Amino acid sequence: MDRTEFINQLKKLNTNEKTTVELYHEISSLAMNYGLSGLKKPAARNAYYLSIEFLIGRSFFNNLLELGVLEETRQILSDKGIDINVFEEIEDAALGNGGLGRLAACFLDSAAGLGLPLQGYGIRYKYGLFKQAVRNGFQVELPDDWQRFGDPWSQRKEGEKRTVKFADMTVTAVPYDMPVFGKRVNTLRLWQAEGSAEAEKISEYLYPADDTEEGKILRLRQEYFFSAASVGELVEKHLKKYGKSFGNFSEENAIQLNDTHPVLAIVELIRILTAEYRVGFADACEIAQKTFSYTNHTVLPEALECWNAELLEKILPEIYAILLKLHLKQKDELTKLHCTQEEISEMAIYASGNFSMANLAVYIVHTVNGVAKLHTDILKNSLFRTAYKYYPKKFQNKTNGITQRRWLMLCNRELSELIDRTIGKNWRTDISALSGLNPHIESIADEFIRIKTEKKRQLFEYIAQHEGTVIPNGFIVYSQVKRLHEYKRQLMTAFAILEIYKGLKDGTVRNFQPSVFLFGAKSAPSYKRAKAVIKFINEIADKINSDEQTNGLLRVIFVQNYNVSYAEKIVAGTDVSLQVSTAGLEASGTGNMKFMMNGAVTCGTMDGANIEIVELSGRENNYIFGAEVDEIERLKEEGYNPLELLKTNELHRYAVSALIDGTFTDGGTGCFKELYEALTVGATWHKPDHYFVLHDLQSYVAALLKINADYTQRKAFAVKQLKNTANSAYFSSDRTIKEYSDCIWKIME
Ligand code: 26Q
Repeated sequence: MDRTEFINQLKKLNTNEKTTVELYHEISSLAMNYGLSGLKKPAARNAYYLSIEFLIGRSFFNNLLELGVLEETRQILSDKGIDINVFEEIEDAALGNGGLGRLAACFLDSAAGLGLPLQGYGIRYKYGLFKQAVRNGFQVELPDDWQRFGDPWSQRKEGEKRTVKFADMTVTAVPYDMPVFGKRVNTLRLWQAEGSAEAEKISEYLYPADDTEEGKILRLRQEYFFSAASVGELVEKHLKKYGKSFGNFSEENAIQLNDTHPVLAIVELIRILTAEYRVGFADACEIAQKTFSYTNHTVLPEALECWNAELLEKILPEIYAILLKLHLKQKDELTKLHCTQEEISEMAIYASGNFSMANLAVYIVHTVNGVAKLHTDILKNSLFRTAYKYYPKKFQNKTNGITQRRWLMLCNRELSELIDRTIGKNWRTDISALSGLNPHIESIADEFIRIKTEKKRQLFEYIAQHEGTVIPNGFIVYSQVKRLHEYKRQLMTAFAILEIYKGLKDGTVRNFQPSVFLFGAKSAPSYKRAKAVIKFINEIADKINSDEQTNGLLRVIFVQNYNVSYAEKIVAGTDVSLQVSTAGLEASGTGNMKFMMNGAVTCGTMDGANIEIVELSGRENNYIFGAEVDEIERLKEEGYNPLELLKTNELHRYAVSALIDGTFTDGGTGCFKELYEALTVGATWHKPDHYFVLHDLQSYVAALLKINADYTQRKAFAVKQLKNTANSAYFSSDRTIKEYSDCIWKIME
């Protein structure tokens, strides 16, 4: 089917008396026929992106856009009296929980867009990340049955099933293929576990709770399940093409490990080659080395995966045996390199009963990369410093990016059209052309303001529908949307809001422009403190929004069930992007890039990609505050006492005391007191305020107020916002993918 035929069939489509879901299926199926009919050419060398998460979001609009038929579809449907936005009721595919999963989705989009052969491999969870409701201020988790309306974008490939063996069970891995449309059609292959009720559990939930032994086993099974199915398939394909000669395996296949979750793929490749095809162990390791590369996404110690040896031996005995051999091989090699005992234990694959997936990855792969300049420096100088000393050439930086197709063209048509009018449409196919906006910023600032106002109006309308809260027009929008985690410091924003609120009440904050603070965040179900922060924010929101003395100036909204589709509205309708992690802890951030591209200024710390954002758009066009990495290091060494700050700063005392002085209620759970103690006395596993919330609070409030004051010069502020858009091309995942492709995978169009 060609484009004309797609359009003709769409025009002929009888829409009378059909439900939205029926129409959704018919149009999606037409688009699938059209999309799959072209451009699927085999590549000599493919790259494969193995990821336990793919946070795709809604496919309908994006696929129509990628196929170049979105606008015509909109028009044809409108002629039939149907508003294309009705399809917004179709669920997102939330097979991921945050940045790492969304990055995987952006990468697939960019590779297809550039015509590069990158295929994704992951898990087809029956339930994606839970749906979040807020009841009485608390997060409530509901199952996310994302296939409720069917899944017209996937094709089950019955003939390409595989078997994955565990010591105690054999599981069938059934592939479901989702096409990724662009200059070429790539495939995201998601494996579904079948064969028995036990087997099905493997692909039932994203992130099963792993605070029990049973949960840990399930998680291990998930990781091995999709790693083994994917690697097994690649080996089989190779075998069909070349017989049992695997010397050229890495010439055909480049496998990128998205964090450590798929690291067992390395061991599985070595297992298959040695056990099934009699390749020698050393040769198999060399093939693995040439094939795999690894991206690290976090330096938080608690997120670095380790697998208990006994558990591995019980569930995956052959894998365990190979891991032990790898451990001995590593020890041997490191000894030959004259590493000290201390150095050996720092890099060890195996230590005190556990296998470290990160150390295994770093030891085997040919390339390790971080996801922003600062993050890569931290990998080199801190987390993997010893490995860097011995294998410096392994380390590379690949600063993250986002796809401008979803995150600008799709979510902000109005701004995209302003860009078209100003510099032509070239930027739509070559994002680097976006910098052509720079000389025109002054002249388009007024129009930009009108567009931002309209995007805010649309956002407020959506919020009114979904949260039942009305935000008056004209408010400045400050947004902090991301997973809820202590290091991201949503709590610091909550305190800052309380301080501003107090200032408004007692008259110390004057000439304040009406502002709304938007939060969107899901907390891991078992993460008590994160859940307490959600409740705290909601308590603050209730109090502030109902205070008639100030609610014409200040509002707080916590949106429920923040997801990709919500993000699309929020990034377009935001003035100020809040990116306030403790310096050194946010590997990159990608939300920061989405906001920048849509013309928001960043209010943030010198962390992750914020550093590169302000480097490119100008520090004067953003609001940077707080301790930098070296200061945090110094504070850790010399000692940091948040109680001192509480003693001397009355505003901080006011904000922090609100946790315990009866201003707010935690519903009798004690969770606010626990937060209070984490800040003031610490816990068995950490010192007081170990994310330096109180340390950065004062400069944070000052930055927020400075922004507020600057906003009164609306046009000058719009210029700052546009400087961000105009210089955001670097943060396109097209650029990132090109770098992976040129420097790591060596694949070609
Ligand atoms: C670890 C151990 C056991 C169970 C689960 C995990 C686990 C799960 C998810 C560890 C990490 C994650 C997710 C990490 C993540 O999303 N990281 C984000 O990656 C983005 C893309 O590179 C960065 O922009 C963010 O800075 C980073 O936080």
